[in-house]
Amino acid sequence: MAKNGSPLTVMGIVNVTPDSFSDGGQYNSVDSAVSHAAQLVDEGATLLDVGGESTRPGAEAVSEAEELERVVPVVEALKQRLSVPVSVDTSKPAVMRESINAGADMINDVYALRQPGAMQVLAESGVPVCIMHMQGQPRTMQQQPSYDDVVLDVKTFFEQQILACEQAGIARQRIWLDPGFGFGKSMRHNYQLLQRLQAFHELQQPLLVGFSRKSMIGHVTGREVNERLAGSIAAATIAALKGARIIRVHDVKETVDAMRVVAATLEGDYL
Ligand code: 7PJ
Repeated sequence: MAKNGSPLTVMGIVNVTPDSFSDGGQYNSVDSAVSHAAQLVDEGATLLDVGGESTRPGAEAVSEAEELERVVPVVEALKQRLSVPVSVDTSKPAVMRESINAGADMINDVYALRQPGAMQVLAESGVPVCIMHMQGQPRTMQQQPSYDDVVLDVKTFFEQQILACEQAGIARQRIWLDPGFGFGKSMRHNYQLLQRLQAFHELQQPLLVGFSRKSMIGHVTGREVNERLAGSIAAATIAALKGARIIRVHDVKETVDAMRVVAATLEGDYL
């Protein structure tokens, strides 16, 4: 158990972008996504995050039809075959609506429900939503990130967005927050956010964080993307000690071990 009495959750990333599969065929995509997801659950993931659009720096947008086609069959299959909750990483209202209809338990939006219609879809549903902070848009967000004080600026954004959500009919209790590491942030911004992560507790919403294999890990370690596990776990451990509740990762097995050590430490009386 973490300090506040809630368990630490490791959220396993399930990508359903065609380049993650050899032939890109629909049947194989669904099948591969489900077997990958099943493995993540075996390794200890208690929440899955399905994403059909890459939001990495420089990535191009995907059409609504394409994203629906990638994501919805995977959500359906995961709900049929696995028993963990399924989150969908999307910014498009139609994808949110269809995913929720297909059984998605949560929406994870890197645009924080800023696309027209997104708040309404969430308001009409009962599912939780993670609103992430991003400055700019994925294609150009790393060109010139700029803040007065990154922590205070992100916090102000959250306050405004929580208010807008409440006005749209989304209860506060359904909202998770994510400062959005790597999304329109310099290295300095990322590490200031991690250093002062506890500042977000004042908002009293659960915190979700993602560092997995990101360039903020690559920059300080000098490692390529597939060699960033140790650095990613260090960041996840620091965030968990500072009160983050959900850790979004590719490498579930190793992160679960690390989070068990964090949880035992926070409890302090592990038997
Ligand atoms: C994040 C995300 C993150 C949330 C991605 C990647 C890029 N959603 N989706 N937080 N990152 N909530 O995994 O490197 O940090 S996609």
